[in-house]
Amino acid sequence: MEDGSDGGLPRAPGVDADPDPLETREWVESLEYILEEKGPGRATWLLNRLEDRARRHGIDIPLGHTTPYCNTIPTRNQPARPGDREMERRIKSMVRWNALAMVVRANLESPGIGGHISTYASSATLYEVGFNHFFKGPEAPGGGDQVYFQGHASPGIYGRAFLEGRLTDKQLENFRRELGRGGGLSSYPHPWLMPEFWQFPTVSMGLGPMMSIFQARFNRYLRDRGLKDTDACRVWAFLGDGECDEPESLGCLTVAAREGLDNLTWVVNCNLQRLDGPVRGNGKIIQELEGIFRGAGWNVIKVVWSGQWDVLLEEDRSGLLLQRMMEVVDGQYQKYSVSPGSFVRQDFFGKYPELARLAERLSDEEIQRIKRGGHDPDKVYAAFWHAVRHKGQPTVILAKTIKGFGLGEYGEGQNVAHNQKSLGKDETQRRRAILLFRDRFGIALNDEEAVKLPFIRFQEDSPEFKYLKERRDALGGSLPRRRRRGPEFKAPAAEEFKEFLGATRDGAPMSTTMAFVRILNRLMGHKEIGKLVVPIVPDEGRTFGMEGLYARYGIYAALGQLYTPVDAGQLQYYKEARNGQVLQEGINEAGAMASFIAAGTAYSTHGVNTIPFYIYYSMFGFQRVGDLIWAAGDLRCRGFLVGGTAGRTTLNGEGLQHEDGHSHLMALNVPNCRAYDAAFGYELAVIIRDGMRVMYEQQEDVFYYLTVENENYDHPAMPDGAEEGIVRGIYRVRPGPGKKKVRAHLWGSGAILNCALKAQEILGERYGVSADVWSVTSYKALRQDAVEATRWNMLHPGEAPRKPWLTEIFEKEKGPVVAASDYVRAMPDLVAPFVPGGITSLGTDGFGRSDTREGLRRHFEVDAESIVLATLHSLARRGEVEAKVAAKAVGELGIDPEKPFSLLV
Ligand SMILES: Cc1ncc(C[n+]2csc(CCOP(=O)(O)OP(=O)(O)O)c2C)c(N)n1
Ligand SMILES: [Mg+2]
Repeated sequence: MEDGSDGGLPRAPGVDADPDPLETREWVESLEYILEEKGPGRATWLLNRLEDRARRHGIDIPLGHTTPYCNTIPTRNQPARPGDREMERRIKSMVRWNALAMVVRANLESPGIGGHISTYASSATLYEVGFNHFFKGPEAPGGGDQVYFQGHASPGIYGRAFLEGRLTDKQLENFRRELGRGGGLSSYPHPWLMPEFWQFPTVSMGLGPMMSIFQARFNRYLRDRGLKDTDACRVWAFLGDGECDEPESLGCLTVAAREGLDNLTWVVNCNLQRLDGPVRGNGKIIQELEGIFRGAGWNVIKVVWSGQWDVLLEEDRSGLLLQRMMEVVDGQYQKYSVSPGSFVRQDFFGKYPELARLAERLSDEEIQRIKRGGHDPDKVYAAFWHAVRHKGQPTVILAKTIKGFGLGEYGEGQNVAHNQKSLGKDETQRRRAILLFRDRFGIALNDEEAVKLPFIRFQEDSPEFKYLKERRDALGGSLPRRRRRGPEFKAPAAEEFKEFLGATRDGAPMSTTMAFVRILNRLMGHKEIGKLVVPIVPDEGRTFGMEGLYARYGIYAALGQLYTPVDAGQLQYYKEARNGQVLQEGINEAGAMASFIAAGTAYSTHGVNTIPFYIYYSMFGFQRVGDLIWAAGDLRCRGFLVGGTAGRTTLNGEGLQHEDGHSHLMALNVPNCRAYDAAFGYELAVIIRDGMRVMYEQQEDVFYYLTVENENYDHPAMPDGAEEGIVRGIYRVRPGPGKKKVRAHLWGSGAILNCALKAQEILGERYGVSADVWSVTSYKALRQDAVEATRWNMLHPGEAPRKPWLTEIFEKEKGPVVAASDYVRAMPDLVAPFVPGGITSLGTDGFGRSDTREGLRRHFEVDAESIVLATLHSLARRGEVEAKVAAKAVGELGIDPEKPFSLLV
């Protein structure tokens, strides 16, 4: 009774023969009777009872998360597909044609420019069913759907937009040549490059799927917090089957299930191939994925076979067809896709005489033409139809397709299909391939026209164009489409932040983290802006002293709080609430980053100015989820990333893996990320207020990276007029003692600024040097300003040169500059060329380790004594103090000249 089949028939290896077929039949007939008379609900109930009972008897029934290798939706549950099939077929063929023409022409014009034909060729039906019947455009009630298109399918998405009249011939001609005249099209979905078209970048595989989960979750958050009714929005994500190997793709499946995201639909294009070859040659990717998704709590809809198989499956009373479908591995299915019908007849059907008989009614040609489910619009429509109606769980549609469908011998099902972009090796092959493709999809071009690969559209008065338009109009307009501007916004007035500009009270030192949390609290209490603030933490809220927010604003939980928290009754208890404001993401920096992205792009996606503040262990930001931060840049995301417990020596006890001394260097590489290393609370207040003005009031597509640290110290009041310098990257914190002849400048950032202040005292008291102390809030901003000016000067030699801001400041100052940072020396070095006389950099090069802050600062040579020594050394080199003063200082300052270099130990 293992499989409920009729028994007595040939078996696949490993499947035991049925010892009592009669008994088996009785059981199977009982089940069928129940199904017929009482329905599937009752059948499921009985089967569950049987399973319970069996388990109580200690029978170890293997846990199965897979179903037979066939369509999940039986034919009888297949809804009738509305619309005009022929019309939709013609439209789809035209999209296919334009997509192919775009890639092939781009590569003929400029060999090696790249592009992909085969991905879209395999997924055209999946997309077209979506476009004609499901995807809701931005004008739909509720604001429409969010669709994550598979990055490599971009030619098809452009092809359709072209048919809709949204892109020009010139743009298509310049596919992958964005600098071309008349504008071009970006290789993949990039909102940065096509800000009115693409919404979501997907081409770093795995990130799109993950971002889509947190987008769907954020849609719920917006609804539950009363910020926007998103119930009509569905999030769709299209993935490759190979892409599912990325840990990010499947790593957050349980989040979607746990949150009950039935507003999320994934479509995995299972063409069984990735770039180099089969995804699972020796197995079955669809079955493997089914098990994973089911296990994670998703609703799984498999679309394996087209309607052409239905008749065969119905006629197969023996169950052998299904068995054979299951036996054959993906590598062999790929082989079938490139083989003649005679081979399939022999290799697939020929395995069992019953199957061979079943196939007798089909000609070899018919066998070859039987399609896979993902190429059958009826089956795909049925899957989408059921998916959008499913309640309580996210749905994944696993659609079996053929990579390079329609490309014939030059791509279809071939291992080289992924990179096929020129159709054949020479002109003759290309001509043949193009004509075959034209014939296969019935494109109305004669041979001579066809080989020129023109981009073709339907006339505006043609029925096809009207249909195309009509369908999109009915569904809320064309997509993808991106909104550039968010709603109007007024940043808080300077007055409202005044309380953060004063000095800390006597005896109440604090860290920049505490200062940040105070500012955040203040913002959350703001009467207009408060509700828009989205604090995001991985499992580190307490580390940053944010537990107060939990009780006050609640942690967002779709189910509310179904238990009494252990700390109920305490002031700062762990409160979960359906309208909670804090996103507590658990130990999931990538997921938290995806939430940051969803919140930071809501101005565009939903027309809601949510302002995310994502605070995390700074080491687990750029280094751990750097590619998501890069994606945030591409997405024109707005908001504040806050790297907590930053600084290689300031986070002292945690050692090598935690102590971050380089995230700012990585932030340098994200073009639209503004990075600040703050020393004092007032700096943070100024930067955050200005950030809100820049991002939300002025609508600049930048985001901020702020590092905050956990060392407690006194914060002075903001020097008068320091705001501009704080924002632009440098300002004078404390001038040196007057009346001294020898002058110097000490730069510091973050907690290391205190070392500079102490060095200032030593230099003044013991060495007669008057050193000004400056806080460098942003090396990145200073460098950008300087590089911009330098470049302009190079391009405009005849005009009055522009001066980098840093140069302007320091050409007026006397004496050398010594910069000390809790980051690597390369940070200050970034701006050295723009300071007259250069600078001496001290920084934390090397792996971190655990010790006291003092110990570490000496080890990395960023403590006050090291700064003093570096200053005296610089002065000596310039002849401003005697060389012997600097030489003597080594011993006087207690520095071991033979100590090892931190970079090397
Ligand atoms: C993170 C990452 N690694 C590698 C690539 C390069 N790459 C692009 S497409 C591709 C194969 C895609 O296979 P699959 O996901 O099955 O998509 P298909 O084209 O078959 O639909 C690879 C390896 C990438 N884009 N992103
Ligand atoms: Mg694939």
